[in-house]
This record gives sequence, C-alpha cells and structure tokens, in this order.
Amino acid sequence: MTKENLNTTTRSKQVSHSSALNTRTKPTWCPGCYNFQILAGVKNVIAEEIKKGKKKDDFAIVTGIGCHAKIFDYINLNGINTLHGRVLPACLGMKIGNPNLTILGFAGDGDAYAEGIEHLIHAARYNSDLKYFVHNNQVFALTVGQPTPTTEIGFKDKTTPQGVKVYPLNPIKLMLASGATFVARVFADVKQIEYVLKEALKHKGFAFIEVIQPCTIFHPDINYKKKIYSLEKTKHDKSNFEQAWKKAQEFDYNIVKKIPIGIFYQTQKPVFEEQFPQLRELKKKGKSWKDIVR
Ligand SMILES: Cc1ncc(C[n+]2csc(CCOP(=O)(O)OP(=O)(O)O)c2C)c(N)n1
Repeated sequence: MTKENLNTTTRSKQVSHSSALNTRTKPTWCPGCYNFQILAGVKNVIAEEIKKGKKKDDFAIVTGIGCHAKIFDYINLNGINTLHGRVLPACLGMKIGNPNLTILGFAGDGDAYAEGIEHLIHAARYNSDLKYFVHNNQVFALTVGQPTPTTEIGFKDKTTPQGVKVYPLNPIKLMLASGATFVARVFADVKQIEYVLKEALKHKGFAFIEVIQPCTIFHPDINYKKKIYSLEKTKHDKSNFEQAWKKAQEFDYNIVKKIPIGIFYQTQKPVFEEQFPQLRELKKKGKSWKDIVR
C-alpha cells in the first residue's frame, strides 16, 4: 500500500526506515500529550515480543475516533480505525476471523464509556482474548473538551457552563460487576504501560486496562500524579474479588484523595473463542477463515 492510502480505514501500514513499528506519519498530538507515553510503552512491548520470535502480522490494533485513535497511524501494525464507540465489536470480529491474532484495542473514555458502553459490558462477559486500553482523560478531547461519563462534578466547558451535575461512572467497579477477568488501571507513563501490557499479554481472556491520562489542554492534571499509589506495593491480593471491589471505591473519579493503580483483579474463566470447535481448530492449525474458506 502507498502512503496515499493512509486515510483508508483498513489497511496494512507502511514499513518505515528505522523501526519496523514506526510509520511515516508525524504525530499531531499536542506537545506533552500523555498519548506519547502510551504509544512508546505499547511499541516497546510489541518490539520486544517481535524480538522474542513473534511476527508483526501476529498483532492487530483497533482504535475508535478521538485523540487516542491517532495511535493507529503511529504504529505500523495491521488493524482497523473503526467508528467512535465501536472498538470492541471490531476487535471481537477480528478475533473470530482469526483467533491466532493478538488484538489490542484503544479507546477514549468518551468512546468506551459513553458511545461504546454497551460493548464494554458484554466484552467483559464474553471474555474473548482481547487487550483493551481506555485512554481516560475525562473529556471528549478531540471535540474540544466536553464532559464524558467519568468527568468530575463541577467541571465546566462551553457545553456545560453551569458545571457537570451528575456523578461520574466508576469503570473499575463496572468491569468487576460485569465479570471481567483482568481489571487494571495505570497512569499514562511509559513504564506503567509496559508493565501492564506485558501482564495483559500473559493473561488468557479479556484484559481491561484503564489509563489515567490528563489532557494537557482540556483536563490538565488535577493532582493525579501526587495521589497515585501502586497496588503492587501493598498487600493487595488480585485474586480476591472483595479486595478488588474495596480498592475500586478509593477513587470515584470525582474527589481525588488517592488513586490506586495496578491490577485490581485477575481470574480465569473460559475464553469465548475457545468454546467453539471451529475456532479451536483454526487456533490449533494457526490459520484464519480466509485460509480455509474459498
Ligand atoms: C458516532 C459518533 N458520535 C460522535 C462523534 C464525534 N466525536 C469525534 S471524536 C469525539 C471525542 C472523542 O473523545 P474520547 O473518546 O474521549 O477520545 P479523546 O479524543 O479524548 O482521546 C467525538 C464525540 C463521532 N465521530 N461519531
């Protein structure tokens, strides 16, 4: 494919000069945007996987629409830049088409918790082997900063001049209640992204990863960095649902006293695609439907 194809929604991206994962597209995120941290962390881990023997074509990425979604143009992997709110159905479709793919989804908080909320609940129930990042900057950033379901009470913008009046959604609690088998939250820092993605790749099933990410323009850091502490440095037992539920309540996305980060909960449940003989067969043979259907 040529560079001119970059605006198409589904394509193999350009192989570039320096690293196999780089593209020729220059990032247009704002200077200091935390998306750069997420991009670097993800690329580092995938590059490491490739070094260990995985092929580039073993991975696929799916993004929604928003600032976060530009990541699609900056990682040279196959995938779909899909519709706003529809990251998870696209991921699931790809997984059913080729269960051998390692699929990473990237959504914004608007994308994931507003337009796409129904898919999130069912993705947690299905437990398909997908890794899903939510870039939570607590605003619809690309459309210039309107509140999302996780924006704090009192936040004002042009669409909400009297301030947000409704209590924010707690996605960690939502995921726990929906049956997710891997529930994590990290801060948008390259090391934390690397850590959580490595753990998520080892996990068999749906991995929900929320990334707390201030938006430098529309929702700057409101003391997040100072209030974060790592669950891994406490006695938190990630296999204990009650502990995870309790920890999930420490940050309600409204009043920021302390923010636990790390893996809240991890368990094993049957993986969606492994319950169908046809998909198990594809997996065993390392094939996709296109290899066997004429
Ligand atoms: C179905 C649909 N609804 C609304 C929009 C308009 N829209 C485009 S980007 C965007 C904001 C995205 O916000 P978020 O998902 O939080 O991502 P961010 O830009 O903050 O990374 C919206 C509402 C759209 N493109 N499609």
